Amino acid sequence: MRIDAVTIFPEYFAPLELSLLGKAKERGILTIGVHDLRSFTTDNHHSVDDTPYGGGAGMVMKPEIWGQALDPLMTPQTDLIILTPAGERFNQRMAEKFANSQHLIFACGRYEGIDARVGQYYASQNFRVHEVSIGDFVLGGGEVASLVMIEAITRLLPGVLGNPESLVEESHAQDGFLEYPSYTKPHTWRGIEVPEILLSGNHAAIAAWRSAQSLKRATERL
Ligand code: 6GU
Repeated sequence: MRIDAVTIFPEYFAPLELSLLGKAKERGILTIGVHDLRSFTTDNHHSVDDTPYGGGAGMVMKPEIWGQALDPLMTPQTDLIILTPAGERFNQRMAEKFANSQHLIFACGRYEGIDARVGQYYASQNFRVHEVSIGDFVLGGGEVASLVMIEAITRLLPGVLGNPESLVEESHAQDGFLEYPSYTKPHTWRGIEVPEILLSGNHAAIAAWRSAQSLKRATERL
């Protein structure tokens, strides 16, 4: 898989060198390009934003600069992901779909977002364009949201996780299944014992107990 991120803060993407993702890059499973949006500006002030038509607070990112940055990256294999709090909510199902893509581009908006014509233009050219949000809260920009998505997506790629068994469990699991409480040694810690059923060796009973615990937690959170 190839991933490109376009941003005015390339330094935000430094963590992609760490841990599992750094290893995936070394193994050639993943290629990542981080592009500084400001390097595509042509004016003396290197400005990437301007005031909104129709008035209002904040600034909007200029479409020409995004066009210059994105044109050379777009291919028929590309899924262009535009990060915006107004986008479709990211979830595990979306992560699984994007994990099957050959090429993801993360367009990280700042200020009040990217001129709406950017997504509209690439969609009109028959590219796959997705406006995505990671939740019902507002971040300063799409960089951290991109990192969240990149971690969720790339850990699904074959060869990225040390133990692919953990993915098999997850794909059997429906939403909430993973929410049961987990325990490891020692058997007693600060006077608190591990639930006895987990020591029983009865796998059917353990699975039933875990489902009940998941359901209990899910219900408590509604
Ligand atoms: Cl993708 N961007 C911004 N700026 N805020 C967000 C978000 C994205 N997802 C949730 N909040």
